[in-house]
Amino acid sequence: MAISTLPEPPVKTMPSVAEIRADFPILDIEVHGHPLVYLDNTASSQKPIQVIEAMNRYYREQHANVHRGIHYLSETATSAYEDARRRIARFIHAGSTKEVIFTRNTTESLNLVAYSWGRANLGPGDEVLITEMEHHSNIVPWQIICEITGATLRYVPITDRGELDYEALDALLTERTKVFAFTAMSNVLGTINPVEELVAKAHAVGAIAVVDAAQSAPHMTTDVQALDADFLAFSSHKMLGPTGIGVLYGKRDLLEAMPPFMGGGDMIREVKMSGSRWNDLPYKFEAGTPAIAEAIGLAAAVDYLSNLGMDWVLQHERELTEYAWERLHEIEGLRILGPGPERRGGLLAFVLGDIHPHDVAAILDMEGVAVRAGHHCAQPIHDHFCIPATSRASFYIYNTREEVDKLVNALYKAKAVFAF
Ligand code: C6P
Repeated sequence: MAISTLPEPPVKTMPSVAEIRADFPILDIEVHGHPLVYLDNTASSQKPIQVIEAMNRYYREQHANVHRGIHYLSETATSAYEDARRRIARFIHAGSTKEVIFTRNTTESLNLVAYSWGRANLGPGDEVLITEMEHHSNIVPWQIICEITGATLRYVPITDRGELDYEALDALLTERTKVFAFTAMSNVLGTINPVEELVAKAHAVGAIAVVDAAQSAPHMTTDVQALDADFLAFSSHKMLGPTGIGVLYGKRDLLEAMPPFMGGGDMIREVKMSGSRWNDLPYKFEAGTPAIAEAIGLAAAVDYLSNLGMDWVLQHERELTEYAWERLHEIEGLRILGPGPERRGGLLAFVLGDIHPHDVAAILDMEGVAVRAGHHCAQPIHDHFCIPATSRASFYIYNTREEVDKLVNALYKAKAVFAF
């Protein structure tokens, strides 16, 4: 079935945040005697009952291996798996399901591009351009591939406001640049980058554009055709779906021309002792038994988000972020990294005086407030600001202003413990 002929997900009237919260069983738990305040959504979101039940139903009624059997259950599992691919293709507005490859996560998606496209297309004299605000998974694969191919890795610096230095970017993008890989939204600074503009800049010098959408796909509309991205990567677990599955979108002509990333079952058309021929897209890039239940869970997650509407998701988080920005600034000695709320997504990484971020997170945890502390797999950003770590609060569809107030109260407790 073509993507356009899929029935639209059932439309429901807009639920309140209280109704949304009722869909998430884990939000009812208590932590150290306090109701859970889950503010670690940038690391991984919680899951609604609709996702849990879709996966449960699959294991109870539909499980067999996909693309391999001609028996009833294998055909049922295959059709559920491929239906999931169609729903995810529609969510990101891909032109074809052939352009939607299931991987394990954003990290694997980016490695796939670096290894498969990079090994075939990069060599000495070529340049790969990334930015100082990347997550390690959009740095390390390029470091490795540049080492293997002899290409040179360059970085667009960030400003002290936590935004890309556009003057430097224009100077760094040259006809030597073969790839420009960048994040759509920083997981530390919160900065939302102008993806469409950056893709156009890459194309203007003949480079391909690789978009790390790990932090944008869960929180705002993703339209790969409007963005004109060559590759775009994201993870299910940050957008209400299960762990163990992610997506790589790639333009069909680029994917067709690329060699496989991994070899094994399902990715081949024919194997002889003398050599092998590859399967069609997207299977050429899906070696071995895939994460079937997880694909079905991710499809349920994108249906859930589509029912809310991604504009609503973004707006809800923006309101919470504006409120949190104001409330956190009331705390003397607290410094937030990155731009103002109008230019960022729903996360705030901060330092509180000279209290170590791990101590801050531990005290917040005793109050039931879950935040992440550390370098968040983005050490170059922390190096830029000459700090080893930050604490980070991050929001999603189920968070409330009252939870922001609890965060602020817990931060005052941390200050009191350290007496400053
Ligand atoms: N950031 C965080 O706490 P994986 O682990 O493959 O699902 O996602 C990797 C990744 C890639 N890019 C960005 C911008 C990311 O934020 C992440 C994951 C989490 O910030 C876990 S380190």
